[in-house]
Amino acid sequence: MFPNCSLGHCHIIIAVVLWSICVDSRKIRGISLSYKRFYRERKSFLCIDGSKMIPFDQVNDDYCDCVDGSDEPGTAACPNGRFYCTNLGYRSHYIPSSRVNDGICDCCDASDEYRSQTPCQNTCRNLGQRERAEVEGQMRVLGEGLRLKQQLIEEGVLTWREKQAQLRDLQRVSDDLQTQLDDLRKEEARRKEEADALREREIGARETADNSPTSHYRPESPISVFKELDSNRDGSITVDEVQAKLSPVQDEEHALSEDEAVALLGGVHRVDLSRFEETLWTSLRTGDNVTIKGRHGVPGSLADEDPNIKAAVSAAEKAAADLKRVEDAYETVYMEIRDLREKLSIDYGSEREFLFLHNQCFQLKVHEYIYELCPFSQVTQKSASGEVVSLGKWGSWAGSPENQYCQMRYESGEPCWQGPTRNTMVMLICGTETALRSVKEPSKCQYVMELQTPVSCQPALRQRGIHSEL
Ligand code: MAN
Repeated sequence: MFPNCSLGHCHIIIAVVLWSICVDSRKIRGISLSYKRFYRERKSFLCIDGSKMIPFDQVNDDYCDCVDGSDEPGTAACPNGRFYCTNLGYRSHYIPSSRVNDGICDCCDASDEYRSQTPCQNTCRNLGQRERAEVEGQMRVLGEGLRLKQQLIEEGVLTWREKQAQLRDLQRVSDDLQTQLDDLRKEEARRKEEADALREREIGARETADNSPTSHYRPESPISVFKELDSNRDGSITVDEVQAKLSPVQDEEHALSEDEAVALLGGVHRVDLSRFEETLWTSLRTGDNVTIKGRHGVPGSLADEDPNIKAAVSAAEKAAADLKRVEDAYETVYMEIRDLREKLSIDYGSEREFLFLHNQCFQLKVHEYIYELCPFSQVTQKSASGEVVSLGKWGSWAGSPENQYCQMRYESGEPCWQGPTRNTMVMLICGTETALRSVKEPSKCQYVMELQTPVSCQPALRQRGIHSEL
């Protein structure tokens, strides 16, 4: 209860109250709530660094007494002082106290210009509302992003299982083909041996017969033709021997040119028996272009004459064809396994959330270039002329140890003219869609891209957002 008082007394009381409000507000200007305890009104004030004690009315008196500037939080008197903008409704922050009453509105609550000619408006409410709307928008994106991320993780788990099952199946097929290959290789060798043995035996018999004076031996096998053409018996047929022994079918008088002879030998100057069978022998067998001088007709094969040899050769050919078929199948499966293993060996994130990006590509046109990012594979730059330049191949995750999955490094792209090899850093940012959002080249041939995707949304961001909102 107020005591009764005369009008004179009342004036005095009102003046004291106003003075104390004035003094108090002068003293506490520019400090935060947590610092208020240092400025509790007493007779004297201890500089916060403890270096000096001054009378309390020297606080915020526009004269700097403390080395740490703590006696002048609300004026520009101390060069190292700092002024606290309370900014109710928005974000509080410090400004250098040199900006107090400098004619520029720094605090949104206008508290830094309390004695200036500049009419600062309190814009904290509007700023706060705008920021809260932005944060709410971000929170909505984050919420939706996290929902989509969960779906992508679940899809990733299924894809991963499918790929593992596919790998197991391929492995089984590969093992089976390997067993078949072992059998077929033996079979092919056995059949070939059989056919060769029959052929050799027949050739031997013919050569014996040929030595008899009554023989009308015609060299029909590749070996005997080879021996006939190999005049110097050195185990190979040369260009000279071809020119000496062969002539064009159309004009037997005409000698073969060196180029023609080389062509008949498959592009070389000398062939052994096996190369002979693959090259010149084939030409002689068809008899279309070239023939042995003085001989009419084409050399036949032993198989054409002997049904046993014919059967053995065709069995050997079939075995070779079967082997080739299985070898091709094995090669295909082997490559599929290798590709799949390579794909499965990539780090797709702690929950394999980035797996869905594999085999996808994203494009963005920036100025005259079309940039393309194919995650876990490569980055390219296509110019208006259609030239495609590699900006790097998949290297590794490159984020900080706390969140390594927020950056990707693509390296060893095409070398830059008078510069480094092209490299690209891809920054992953949270969004509801997966898309390439920006491409920059901050320094020559070093590119930075932003890839937006729900899988980069982090629940931690949500908590931070909510906290900043509060
Ligand atoms: C091309 C592009 C550019 C790059 C220059 C460097 O024009 O790849 O991005 O800066 O080469 O010479």
